[in-house]
Amino acid sequence: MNTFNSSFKRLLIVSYRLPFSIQQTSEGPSLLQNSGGLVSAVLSMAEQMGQNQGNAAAKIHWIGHGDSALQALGPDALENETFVAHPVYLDEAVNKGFYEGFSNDLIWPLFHYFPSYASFKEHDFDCYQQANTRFLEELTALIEPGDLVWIHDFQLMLLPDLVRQAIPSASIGYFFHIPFPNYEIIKLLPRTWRQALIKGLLGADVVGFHTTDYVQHFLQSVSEVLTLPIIDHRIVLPDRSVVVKDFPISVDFNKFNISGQDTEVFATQQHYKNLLRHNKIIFSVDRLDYTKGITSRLLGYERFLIQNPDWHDEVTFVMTVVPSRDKIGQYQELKREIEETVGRINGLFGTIGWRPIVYSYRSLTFTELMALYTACDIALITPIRDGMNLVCKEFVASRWDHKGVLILSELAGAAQELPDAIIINPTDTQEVADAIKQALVMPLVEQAERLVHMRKHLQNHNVFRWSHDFLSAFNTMISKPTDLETDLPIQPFVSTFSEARKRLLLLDFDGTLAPIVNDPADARLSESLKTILEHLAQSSDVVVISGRNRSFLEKIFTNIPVHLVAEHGAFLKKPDHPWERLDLSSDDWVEPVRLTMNQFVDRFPGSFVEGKETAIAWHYRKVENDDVEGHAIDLATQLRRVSSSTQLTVIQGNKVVEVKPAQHSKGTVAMTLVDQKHYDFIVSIGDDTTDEDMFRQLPNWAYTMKVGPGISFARYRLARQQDVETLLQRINDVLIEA
Ligand code: GDG
Repeated sequence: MNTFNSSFKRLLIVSYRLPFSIQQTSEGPSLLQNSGGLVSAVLSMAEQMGQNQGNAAAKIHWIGHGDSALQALGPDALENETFVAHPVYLDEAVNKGFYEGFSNDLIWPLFHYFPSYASFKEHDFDCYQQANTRFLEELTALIEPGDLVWIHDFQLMLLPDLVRQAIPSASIGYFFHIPFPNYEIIKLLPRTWRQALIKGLLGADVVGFHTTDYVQHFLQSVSEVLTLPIIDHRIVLPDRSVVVKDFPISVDFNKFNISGQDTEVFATQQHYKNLLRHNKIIFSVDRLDYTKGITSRLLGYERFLIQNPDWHDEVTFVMTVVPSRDKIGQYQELKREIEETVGRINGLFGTIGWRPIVYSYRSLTFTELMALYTACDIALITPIRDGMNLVCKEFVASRWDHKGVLILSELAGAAQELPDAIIINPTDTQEVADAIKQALVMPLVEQAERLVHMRKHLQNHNVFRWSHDFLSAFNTMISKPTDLETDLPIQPFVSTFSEARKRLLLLDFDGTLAPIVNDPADARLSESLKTILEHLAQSSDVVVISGRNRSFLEKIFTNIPVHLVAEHGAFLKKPDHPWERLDLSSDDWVEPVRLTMNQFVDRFPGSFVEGKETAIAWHYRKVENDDVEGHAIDLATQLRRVSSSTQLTVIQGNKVVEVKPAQHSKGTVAMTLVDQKHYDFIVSIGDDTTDEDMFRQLPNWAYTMKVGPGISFARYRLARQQDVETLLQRINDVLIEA
């Protein structure tokens, strides 16, 4: 039963391939949809969205590369009861660079951890950009308000952002079908390419991967490439957020379960069993590809045969390799290597009546595939790397008889969901050999136990759940720009605040109470925040704790009864009291530091040195030089070297390098205040490195909150500066209501 209500009107699917073939009928050519998992998932998704099949306005639109043969067909042939196909015609040379080049010869090997197979060609990247733009053209001609665009896979990584730029309000989903590798691999891509690819994906509202590992890897790349705040499953951009989550793809469990019992499948299965003289059957099927671990698998089987002569003539390995890309040298070489290994093993162990490996290089019909899934005793699935791997899930779903053993590589995404398989490392031939032996002698009761667990999981996590969960993320996880973006549990926080009797609020200024602006002198508090602070300060100790100098803070907070802490804790001013100097160190270190900083002012126009009473800072916010961050690190390192013998701290802040006496910090002054009263509520909010001293030193029950991206000692995070005001507004509202 469908319980899902979606606000989308139409579904527009975009993938490199169109899942259709053209069927010749007496009335002319017509569109025939293939029966892949994605098509079933999409159909069920359309149903969840309430699209009426057969209703012309609500058909599912599928945009994908079309070969030139389609061009001759009229529009009627590109439409059936449910789907409308929109072929994207690409110039042949562009398609070659885009698909064969950038997609298959670079992204595919690199993202499957085969960097030595990757070919980095600028021309291919140009084609990749051009092709993604062609897909955009097709989409923009089609898209209407209320549509959901769902883009698939690594060939179209630039498309989400292209669509976002063209139609800012579009609803865009993206699913990545292959592994997303860790940043060390992503870093192998030229800087501009990796930036474009990551930024491209962030055009989507929801980006889905198969596993939590891939999600973590992607988030790691996002933080390396773009430094954006990440809250739970969301990457927060200034005007919207991107949900990044694992949605493990699956199979149509019922289809495989029922087909396993089909009479034709049964007949074919019996035929195979007879042909193989009722030997135990090991089965594998893969597309010809170096990621599939076919040669290692053969070597594992060979080792098993060497170590277990008693099994000779009792077992047959039926290995099907589905033709793919075999016009390409690398794949021809792989095919040759596989065939040579098969020949060698059959030659070594085979007898007149027994062929240890029955190898075929062809694709199977669905009936043949089902017959082998259900006839075999072992499914041997050993990719070196695989985004998910559906074959293992299909095998499990087919085994309605609860017989058979799955041996599965730990490097397939599916291994994370199927711990009841015998999990092996595919390159460890001994482990593979042992697993084969273990599987062959596994009692039927254990086979059934393992299969029942796995089948239950797949029954609950089928392909329809996959598409349903993906679609649900649009409704439940995306936040509006006005939402408070935080991982702080708001309700408990607000009630602890309202029930407390002595409250302390420690608030940084730049980047926390006020947005960062190009010229530090222009930083201002919003009028609304002024009112909130005035009100909060009547019943709580509100402390603005900043690196700014005294006069600046006094000017900004005139007539607001807050405590002011200037120069990172060097000065403190309580409301209606004069300033106290907390820093008592000498200043003989200032001149040498100033000289070093001045050299950087000369080198980086737009930067300047700010001399404070107890500190000195080099500001470089206005410098337009991509490498300035690296030079700021150099300056900080130099200054640390100079200041190592003196009691100084060098701070690398947000576009500033600052030197101050080590004796005081925001942490020391915060603790001085904490020790003066018995506070039962403390909140400390800041965005900068210097705020970390507070976060580290405050008692662990205090609410410490980091604003923006980056690692922190704080317990919680507020994504953007504007969220600070929203949060203070929430607690202020409680006081007003009370
Ligand atoms: C990508 C990712 C991820 C295979 N041989 C025959 C045949 N097949 C069918 C299987 C299965 C599919 O092809 C292969 O499954 P994969 O999981 O490898 O899917 P791909 O689309 O190739 O790969 C992969 C997947 O996307 C889904 O996100 O799992 O990691 O690389 O359905 O049954 N079907 C028939 N004859 C064959 O010979 N009839």
